[in-house]
Amino acid sequence: MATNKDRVALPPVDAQKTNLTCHFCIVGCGYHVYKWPENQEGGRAPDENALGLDFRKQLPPLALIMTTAMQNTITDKDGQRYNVMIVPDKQCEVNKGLSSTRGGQLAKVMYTPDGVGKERLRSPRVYVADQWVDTSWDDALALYAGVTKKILDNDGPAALAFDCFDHGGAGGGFENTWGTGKLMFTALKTPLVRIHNRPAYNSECHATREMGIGELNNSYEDAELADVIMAIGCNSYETQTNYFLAHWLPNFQGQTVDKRKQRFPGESVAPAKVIFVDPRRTPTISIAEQAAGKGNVLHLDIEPGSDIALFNGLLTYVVEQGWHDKEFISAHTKGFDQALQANKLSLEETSHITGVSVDKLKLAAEWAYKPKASGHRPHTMHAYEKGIIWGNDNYLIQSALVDLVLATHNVGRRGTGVVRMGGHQEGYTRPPYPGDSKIYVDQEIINGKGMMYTAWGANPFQTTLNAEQHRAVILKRASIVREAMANVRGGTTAQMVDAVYDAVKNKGGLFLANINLYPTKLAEAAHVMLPATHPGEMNLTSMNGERRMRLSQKFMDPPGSAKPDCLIAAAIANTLQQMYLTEGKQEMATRFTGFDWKTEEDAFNDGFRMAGQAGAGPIDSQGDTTGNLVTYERLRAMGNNGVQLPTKEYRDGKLIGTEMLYTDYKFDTPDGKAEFKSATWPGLPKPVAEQKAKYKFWVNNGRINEVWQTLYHDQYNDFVQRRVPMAYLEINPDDAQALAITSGDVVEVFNDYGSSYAMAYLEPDIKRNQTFMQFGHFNGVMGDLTTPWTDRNVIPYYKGTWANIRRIGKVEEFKENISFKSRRFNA
Ligand SMILES: Nc1nc2c(c(=O)[nH]1)N[C@H]1C(S)=C(S)[C@@H](COP(=O)(O)OP(=O)(O)OC[C@H]3O[C@@H](n4cnc5c(=O)[nH]c(N)nc54)[C@H](O)[C@@H]3O)O[C@H]1N2
Ligand SMILES: Nc1nc2c(c(=O)[nH]1)N[C@H]1C(S)=C(S)[C@@H](COP(=O)(O)OP(=O)(O)OC[C@H]3O[C@@H](n4cnc5c(=O)[nH]c(N)nc54)[C@H](O)[C@@H]3O)O[C@H]1N2
Ligand SMILES: [Mo]
Repeated sequence: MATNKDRVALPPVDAQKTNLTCHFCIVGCGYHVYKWPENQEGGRAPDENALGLDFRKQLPPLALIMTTAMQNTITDKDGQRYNVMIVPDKQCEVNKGLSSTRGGQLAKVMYTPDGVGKERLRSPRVYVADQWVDTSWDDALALYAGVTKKILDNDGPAALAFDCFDHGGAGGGFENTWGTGKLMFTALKTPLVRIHNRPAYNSECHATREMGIGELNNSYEDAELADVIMAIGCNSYETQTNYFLAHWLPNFQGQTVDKRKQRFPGESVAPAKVIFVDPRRTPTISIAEQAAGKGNVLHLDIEPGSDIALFNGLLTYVVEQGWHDKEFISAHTKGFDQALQANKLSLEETSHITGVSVDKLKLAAEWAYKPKASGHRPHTMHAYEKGIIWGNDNYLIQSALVDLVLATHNVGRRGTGVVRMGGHQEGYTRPPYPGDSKIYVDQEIINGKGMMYTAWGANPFQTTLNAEQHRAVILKRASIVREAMANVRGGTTAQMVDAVYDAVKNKGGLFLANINLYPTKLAEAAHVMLPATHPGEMNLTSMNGERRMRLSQKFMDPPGSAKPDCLIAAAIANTLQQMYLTEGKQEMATRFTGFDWKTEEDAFNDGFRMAGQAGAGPIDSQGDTTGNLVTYERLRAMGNNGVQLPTKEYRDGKLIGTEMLYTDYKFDTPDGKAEFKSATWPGLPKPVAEQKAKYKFWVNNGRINEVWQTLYHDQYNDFVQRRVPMAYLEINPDDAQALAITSGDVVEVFNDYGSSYAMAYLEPDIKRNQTFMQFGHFNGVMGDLTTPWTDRNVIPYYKGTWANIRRIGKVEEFKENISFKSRRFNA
């Protein structure tokens, strides 16, 4: 019998083969899933296995990436056991056969009773007296919908808070954003909604959109075509791994020179140069140096939060040199002169604010914007992510950056683009948000507002800003409800609903529901939990960072009675509809119609295809008014290469998409002209500056390669758990010495907003008085230290806080078992 412990069983020729887009990061690598009965096995000859490879002899290098983590043995509802193998697709344009350390474990994280998924929610649960108990969907929905209805009837929708995903990939997808959106916005009509990663219902990209430029405007191929890539606040080797490895590195190494010569006849072409804008020397920088040669890599190691000054200084200098594109500016943009005036900053001032020398600033400007030897304007691609999205004033940074990009015409030409590198995949389609201003939901909850809170595919306990206070208030308010519920012994659901309502209405309580794959830290506060499915257990569509939409096919049953999120939303709506019909409230019942979906495909057809067409306001993805061309069947036929939205047409059995936006210079403004925006350097926000004045260390924070987000799978994955049992904190060895800290010590990190523990990790590449802490860990929540400050659109500055550090002690196990080798791959 096949075992997946010490060897990998090969799929037989007739194994079922389906497509799966990796559901972790934005890049969305293509994978094939093979599934076959456990007691069968393919042979080693090429015609005896589904991979078609000859395993009788040594395979050529990289013929196939295959590890034991790519295989698992699962059980379907019919009780049959199957082997599954999930391997990267070599024909996929996105990853070209590569797999990341996260995607390489897609098989391992699929549900088995004793594997990574062993703690998955398998049925709804309610908190009774002092314990979690399993219950039926009918029972859990009666409670959830009962409380919802009572609040809705007596207090209106604005007391119903949600924290919900809005993206693609796991905990997302067009089906599920539509299902949840239709429930929250059309049926319940609540404005008290925040998005899973920020405290209000808003965009990560207000400025660039207002300027007429959607944030995903090029293709991954443009990174292969660029002369220069400016990478701003993104650590792409660790966070968008295969985009970096399959599309950036080949250009650094000169492998795309011929292709570029063909595309751009007459232009001088050399291997691409790269400019990093990041206060920290990242692993990505050291890898880029090795691939491109140090002479082709420039690191602008700015002072934290000084990006606006940097872009303003570059803009001022570029215009002084006459390197801006005057024709483009006058034909296709507006507001240039005004912005130039407002953003004006000399190189000396810029150097003073950013800490980067004038020489380095000049060199960056020459690389990125000075006409090439052939006289042509360089193709400079500007890529950015959380270093500026969660930076010092999201709105102004994006304004300053896009001003520089527009002035130098680095949009709408192949090899350019000003683009998010991205977080999750995208999958936005929702009815319009019913509020007219942005509500800072976390503060509302902290201030005792809201009566019911549904965390839907989100975990604010580990990820929000000012997290300690937020958690403390929720735990307290939730405990009031728990106590009230415990006192209803032997009562009916109606009596339970009354008790909950009394606690939230009269005693300051908060009723909390957690709709998730796992219990998570939220189980400490919640009252009801509903089990959801993730890709592989349902059909799901998403688009990646180049707007490439794919269908991830269901290949196995979910655990227990877990349901796709869209069908959970439907079940909630249908329960409420029934309750209103029973009461004869026809008008209210009507609000909850339109959820008669049997499958996730029904939700897709209702949302992406129909509503998408009507232009349902996209928040995090560009709208596709030709959504109706896309069907599951057509997407299935397009395989792992899918179609790049917007879809232009369906011809000869193929969906035809769009590689680059704005090649016609018709920008997304009413008159089609891109709009410059003033962005005067503002300094640090007050609460942040105060922490900086009081505390010694900048607590920079973010992601690391082998961990996905809040470790919802990873905390049960021995491979990850062994490496990062606690959030680690990189610190300069000299700073560490002064505090008597060595690698593996546990330290306290604290400031005016909170305190957290972390595991010290000495790293010479980290500057003095700076640190880098892993975000989102359940064991050491970095967000406890973040200030509540947000920009005008309620976007947080997660990356900006200061704290002091003190040594607590050592954990023997960390010292003995964890490697503290530098993660920088320095040559
Ligand atoms: N300090 C600091 N804080 C930050 C950031 C930072 O850089 N620094 N970054 C911010 C960013 S960009 C992000 S994205 C957030 C992350 O914050 P979250 O989005 O809250 O974190 P995730 O771990 O992605 O949460 C996903 C949750 O959904 C569950 N889940 C997964 N798949 C499914 C599904 O299909 N259905 C359902 N119902 N549940 C599912 C998981 O178990 C998990 O609990 O953190 C933000 N907070
Ligand atoms: N391995 C892995 N990959 C992931 C994820 C994951 O959890 N694990 N999560 C995904 C998600 S949801 C997201 S949003 C993306 C995030 O992807 P990234 O944005 O690439 O990752 P981060 O680590 O959040 O932050 C990026 C960089 O911002 C820098 N930074 C901090 N302050 C400043 C500043 O003031 N200015 C500038 N210019 N830079 C600054 C930090 O030093 C850090 O190197 O990653 C995605 N990919
Ligand atoms: Mo994110």
